[in-house]
Amino acid sequence: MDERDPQDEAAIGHGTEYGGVGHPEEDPRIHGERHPVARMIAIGVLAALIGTGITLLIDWFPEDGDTAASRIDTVYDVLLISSIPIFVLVMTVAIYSVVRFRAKPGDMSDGPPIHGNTRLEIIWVTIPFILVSALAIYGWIVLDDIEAKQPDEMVVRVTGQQFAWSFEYPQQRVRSTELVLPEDRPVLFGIRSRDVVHSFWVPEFRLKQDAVPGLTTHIRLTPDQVGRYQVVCAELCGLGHATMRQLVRVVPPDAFDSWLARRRERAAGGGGGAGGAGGGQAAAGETVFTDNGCGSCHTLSEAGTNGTVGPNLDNISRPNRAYVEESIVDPNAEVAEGFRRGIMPATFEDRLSPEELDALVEYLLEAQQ
Ligand code: HEC
Ligand SMILES: [Cu+2]
Repeated sequence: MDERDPQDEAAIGHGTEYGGVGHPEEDPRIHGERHPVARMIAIGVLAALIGTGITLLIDWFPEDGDTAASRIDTVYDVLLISSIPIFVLVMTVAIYSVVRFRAKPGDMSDGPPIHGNTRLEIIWVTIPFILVSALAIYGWIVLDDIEAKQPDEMVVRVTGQQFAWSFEYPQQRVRSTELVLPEDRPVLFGIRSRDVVHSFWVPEFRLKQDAVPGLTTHIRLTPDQVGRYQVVCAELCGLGHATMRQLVRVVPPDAFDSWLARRRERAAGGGGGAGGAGGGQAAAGETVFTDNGCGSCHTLSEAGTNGTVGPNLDNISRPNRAYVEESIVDPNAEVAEGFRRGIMPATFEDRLSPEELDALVEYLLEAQQ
């Protein structure tokens, strides 16, 4: 008996409290808490602070590879700091209102008539207008600065094609499938495409530019960190799109000069690099193979490539001249076992000269293992 009393009291006490809160006359829209709007905004501001804090703590950006990177990252930070609080505040107010001012079950009455609020409307049009205009002007100033012409620019012509990039250094008369850049030298890229729209992008350089058939587009940048990066295609361009990435090396200026010298030697002599009986023909074949991006889909030990989209060309299914030639100019005529048609581009017939095709077929046949 003695033990029961406090329990009963608690039950009664709890019952009264519960009844008090849940009583229909206590509808907040009639009697109201003191400041539901103030409370809502307080929660919103708190959530916005937490949201912005989390955003700034996350390390969003890749390494800095050029002089534009830190300025572009600052633009992003400013954008995040100015948009996250507004987004979080608006979402908090919306969610709070949905939960707090929900109609009671069975309440079929109309809400109170509201005719708008001119002051509020002016505020919520003016603030975003000022904010968006200021951000646009700031972004424009930074972009204009980054795109300014620099003294002593080195020109690099970039060509995108399904599914490889190739690079030409017209001032140095060198061509390459690897993008090698000297540290601290401004570069002007002229970007073109041989087939569909691609997009030239090295995340560490931040800048991105479309390669559009029939146009030459440009980017300027100055790499300032020695390192190895990747150029990736950032525009879905076909089945091999995901394989369209190649090595970018930023090297000290003297290493760049010796790389240029080696490239020129190789292009001129041929015998120097490849060696062996194949001589000039094999070296030419290898150049055609690498310049046309065959290696992004095919493994070929001789050329040091390890693509896996297409068959391994170390062991071609029928290693005879006619079949190999047909496989290249008309890839869908006979599809290699275990692979799908329509993946290998059917454009090589137009792209390769008869001499290049000959050299390529010869090279592949000699590379058989
Ligand atoms: C986008 C990927 C891709 C690219 C780029 C590509 N190929 Fe292919 N290749 C394939 C696929 C997939 C097959 C198998 C299907 C077929 O036969 O069409 C194939 C088949 C072949 C075959 C037949 C192999 C066999 O064992 O029967 C040869 C030879 C070949 N490719 C050579 C080349 C050459 C040379 C290049 C560059 C000029 C090249 N490919 C570029 C994807 C590619
Ligand atoms: Cu592409």
